[in-house]
Amino acid sequence: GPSDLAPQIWEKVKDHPCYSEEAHHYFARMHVAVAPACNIQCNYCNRKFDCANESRPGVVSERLTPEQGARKVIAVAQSVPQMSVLGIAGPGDALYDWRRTKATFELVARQLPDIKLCLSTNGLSLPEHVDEIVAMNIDHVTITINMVDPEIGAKIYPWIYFEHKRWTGAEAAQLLHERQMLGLDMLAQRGVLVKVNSVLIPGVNDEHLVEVNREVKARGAFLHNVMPLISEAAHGTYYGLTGQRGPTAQELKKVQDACEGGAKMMRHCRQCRADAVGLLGEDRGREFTLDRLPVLT
Ligand code: CLF
Ligand code: SF4
Repeated sequence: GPSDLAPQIWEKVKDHPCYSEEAHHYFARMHVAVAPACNIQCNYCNRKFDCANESRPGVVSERLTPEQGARKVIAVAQSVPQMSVLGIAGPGDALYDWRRTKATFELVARQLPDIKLCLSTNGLSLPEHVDEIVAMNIDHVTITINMVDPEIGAKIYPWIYFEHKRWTGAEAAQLLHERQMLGLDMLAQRGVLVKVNSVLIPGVNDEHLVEVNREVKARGAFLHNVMPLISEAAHGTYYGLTGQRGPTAQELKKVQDACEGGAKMMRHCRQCRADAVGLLGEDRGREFTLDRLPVLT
């Protein structure tokens, strides 16, 4: 509740369904899948599907242009009264694909000035976007941080694309790590609420996530969301994690419990699609297909 939060923070979380456990019963979020490009490769990613850093893998979202995305948001806002947040969570990286993310946010903010803007990123191109994030009143940013140790990172990320060059191995993971920490520091300093998502990969980073939790808490993360790797054959093959299983419910809870006492844990994540619409766990996306949307004025 509000009692344990500073008033200016409560103001930012009270109607955000992911940042406040209570709010998720009453407030809805929607995503528009306008950002297909990504600058890193996660071993657990299948590029045919949505970004698994934020979303339930194995689903293909309807890709929209910024103009189509904005039309959809406005139509949804008119018929879903609980709609308080617009999130851009892929299907690739919202910041690497910044031109499309920004255009969508600007079109929406012009017509719906009260909607909260939220985005999700792997963090690699976060530092250079902090000024614009603040200027656009984006108060909520999720960074997926799966490691703070580049040796573990090398098992999760086969490569990253940074400064016009492809990097591999521990060198790539070290660079990604530095950019994630810098971006987190910069956002925390500017009062943007940062949620950290970590994908729990049994045998790779399960024992390491307590250290991740400690580090991101020290740097001012507001919330930590440990999500299970979902690996089902029906969802296709991952890039580089052949035979990797996801955690059991008990294994997930064990890591979440071990992190308790550090950065506050999020326990109600539903691993939404990159085009999810409605209350968490609810998906009304198909009610708002493109042919039914109004034209922007
Ligand atoms: Fe979307 Fe993510 Fe913003 Fe929420 S989802 S961009 S912070 S508005 Fe929420 Fe969905 Fe979990 Fe994400 S339940 S997958 S944490
Ligand atoms: Fe895939 Fe990782 Fe890029 Fe998300 S950040 S789209 S999971 S490679």
